Amino acid sequence: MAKQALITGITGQDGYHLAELLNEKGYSVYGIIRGQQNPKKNRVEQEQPYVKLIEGDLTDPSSLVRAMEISKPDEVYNLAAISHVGYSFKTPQLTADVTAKGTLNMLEAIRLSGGAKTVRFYQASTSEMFGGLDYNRPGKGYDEEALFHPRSPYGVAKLYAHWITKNYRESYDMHASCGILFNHEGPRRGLEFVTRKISNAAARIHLGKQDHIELGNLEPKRDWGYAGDYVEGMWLMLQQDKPDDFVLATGETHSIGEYLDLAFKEVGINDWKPYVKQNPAFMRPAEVDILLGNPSKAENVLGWKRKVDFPGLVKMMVEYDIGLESAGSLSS
Ligand code: NAP
Ligand code: F7E
Repeated sequence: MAKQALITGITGQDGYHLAELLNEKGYSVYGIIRGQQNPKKNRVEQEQPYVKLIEGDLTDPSSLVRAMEISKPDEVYNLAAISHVGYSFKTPQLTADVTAKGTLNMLEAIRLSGGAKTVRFYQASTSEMFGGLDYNRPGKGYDEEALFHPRSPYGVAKLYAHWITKNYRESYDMHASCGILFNHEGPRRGLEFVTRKISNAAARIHLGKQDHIELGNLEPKRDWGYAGDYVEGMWLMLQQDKPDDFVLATGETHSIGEYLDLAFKEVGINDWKPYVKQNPAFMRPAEVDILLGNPSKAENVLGWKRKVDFPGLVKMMVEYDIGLESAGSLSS
């Protein structure tokens, strides 16, 4: 019989890629969609008609119990969150309600609907829990044993979600795993994140639709991979006999300047500096200066390996945005 999966955050970047993957694997895919008139509903219905949408919200526990009753899932992937670090500084309480307590609500919905021993659970943990400060292992990168020191309301909320997931694993014997994922991007990345903001601006500048881009701090470095590769790792975690935590990363770190270099060269511009203006509005009260992940455990235990490299990722995103902007339509 086909397995059933329930995805929270179905309208997000990872929700898109994961639904594709699970559908290809023959799963029956359910997704929780929030809001009484969510503008992304049409997009999911048109592009991914196999996804069965269920109305609900991570902050509304009874809607999650209802989603469990409707979908009767074998696997639950908790991808929903307030996920933008900058926005989390402006909405710290909302971020705690959704990103932290929303995870508890989802775990409780599984437990109260009798699924603690039967349902497998994936929690979308993040490299933002490390915070970049204890970057004291040059060349090695953060692994599953590294210290946590979150630097934003988002990172702090995710750390609660991470530990409550581990607590449910230990307390109720749940098959609950946390994927500690470093930044992963792609054409489906929201326009509010720096990689997609740049790929889209490079495309628009190339087409004469925009003459510059405003950015914040250009110094931070990130371990950037491709989202399509990372959802494969999420699925692999839930196929293991035992639940566990895994870092997914590329093992490389690059600055925003390097991303700008490649993206602008992709549209024939060798020097991006005249096109970039710095705007303090995009800077954060506390910054994560550098992130570098060590995916050895995932590679050895799960057999996971990223396929798309950094130049390939930038090229894919810029080409996608040139196509989108040439056609005159913009959707994130
Ligand atoms: P994303 O594109 O920002 O998607 C977030 C999703 O959460 C959207 O579908 C959003 O729905 C949904 N959501 C927000 N508030 C909700 C609520 N109250 N109830 C139900 N759904 C709600 O994020 P992503 O990049 O796909 O990331 C997926 C998950 O992985 C997130 O938890 C993120 O924090 C985590 N993560 C991401 C990365 C990365 O680099 N992408 C790295 C590590 C961890 P709407 O469309 O209705 O807003
Ligand atoms: O910022 C700097 C910014 O918003 C990257 C989320 O998926 O990955 C993501 O979080 C860097 C930061 O991603 C702009 O200050 C400069 O240093 O693309 P970002 P993020 O904060 O790394 C982690 C792993 C997650 O878990 C999160 O959910 O770029 N930056 N100028 C800028 N960032 C943005 N967004 N916009 C700018 O104009």
